Amino acid sequence: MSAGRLFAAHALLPAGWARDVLLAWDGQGAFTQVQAGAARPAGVAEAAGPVLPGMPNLHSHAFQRGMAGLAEYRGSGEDSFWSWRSLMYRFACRLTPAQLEAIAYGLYVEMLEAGYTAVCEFHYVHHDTGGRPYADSAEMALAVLRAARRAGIGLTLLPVLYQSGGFGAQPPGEGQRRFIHATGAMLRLLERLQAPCAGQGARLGLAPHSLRAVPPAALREALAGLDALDATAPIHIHIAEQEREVADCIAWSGQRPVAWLLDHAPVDARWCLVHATHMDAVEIRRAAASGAVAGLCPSTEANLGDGIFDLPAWMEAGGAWGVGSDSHVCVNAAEELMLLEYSQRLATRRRNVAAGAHQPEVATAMVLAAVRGGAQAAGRPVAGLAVGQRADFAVLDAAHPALAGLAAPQMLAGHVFASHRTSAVCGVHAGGQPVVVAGRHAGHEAARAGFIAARRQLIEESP
Ligand code: NGQ
Ligand code: ZN
Repeated sequence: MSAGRLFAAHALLPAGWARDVLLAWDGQGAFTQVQAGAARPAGVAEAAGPVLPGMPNLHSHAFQRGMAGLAEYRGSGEDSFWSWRSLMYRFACRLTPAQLEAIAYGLYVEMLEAGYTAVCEFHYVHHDTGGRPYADSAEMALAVLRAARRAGIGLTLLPVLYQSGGFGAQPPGEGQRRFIHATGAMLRLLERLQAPCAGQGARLGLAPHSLRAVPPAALREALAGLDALDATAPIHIHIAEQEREVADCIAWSGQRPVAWLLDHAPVDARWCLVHATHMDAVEIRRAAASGAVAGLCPSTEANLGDGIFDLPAWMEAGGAWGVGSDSHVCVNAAEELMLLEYSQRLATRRRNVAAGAHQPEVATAMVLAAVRGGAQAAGRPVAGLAVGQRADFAVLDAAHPALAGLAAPQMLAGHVFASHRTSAVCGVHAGGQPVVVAGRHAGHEAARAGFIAARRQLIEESP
């Protein structure tokens, strides 16, 4: 790792666009200088376009990239989230550690090329194909760690606690056999992963999968155990994604899922509430006030038919949010922001919904909010172009047809709304290292070949 410097005529700092910004970082990959209005020192390169903060991807199930596009057919008259989930389980049940590593490596390279510089991996395929723990219980998690290290993407590893098949401690199904841990075994897995994570600068947290999968007593014990290991570790949970889940939670507890969680768990800024699609007005106010981040996954939520998050109410309540690519039907940070804004336009019949009073440019407002929320959810210093944060950034190609000749804020709007799915990201640094140059990761070809081979094996084995 080496220190470096870059001069940017235009850079998006946490407070907004700045001109003539000198960026410098140290050998550990952290910014030591972010100075606007600077002169370009001799020998320092100038960025080829506007410099953006790297985007943290706050929700990923890496293996699902291997089945992206394979569930887009009608299996029955009533195709739904739940029938998709059955297909996904069949895929998850066949995955080997080597296939997981190949798919995750291919995915993380794609992420970097699309401007994501960090990922929160919500990792739940733990055991062998028969559902027995591997000789090393961390076998699958270590495959994820290796993929992230080889790609050069920042990682927050969130081993998933999964115990039941539905509310009220229903027994897990056959398709869930690779996910299941007793609480004590999960805490031992976290201990096992502490050193390997620390060794590569990854943050370790915990993800109780959902209120469907983790009964109340296990949730309490797991959180206490996590606190004993690291009292500031991030905690992510899927919540209130599907209407049926809300109805089942009410039938079980008399409460909606987010209300139940806020009453029974110490939800605060360490928490990421993934999806949180279905909240009533009181839940929105309370959840926003807790400091938790809403983990929005616009392309997956659209793909699975989840519903539309009420972003205006969440923003009005001061709620933090970020974006994740979740099942990876789309691996493009700009496109997630576009889809989020478009879902809001369709629901409210207004435009520029995610713009704020302080930031009328909608793409600028969205990037800054998503970087802030994503960094909080990641539990790593990845909150943008500021001293002490990781030197994670993307350079836009000022010559791209959607951008050329425009001023910097309009270039960002062109990138988010008008780049026609051709990425305008030309360079990416993660932790101060140049991981994408001229639009390509150095491992681009190998990552692609490994990904395709692993997917082919998985499909050919398909019963
Ligand atoms: C998951 N994915 O764990 O991969 C879930 C589906 C579930 C999303 N919810 C399984 N998008 O929620 O039970
Ligand atoms: Zn998920």
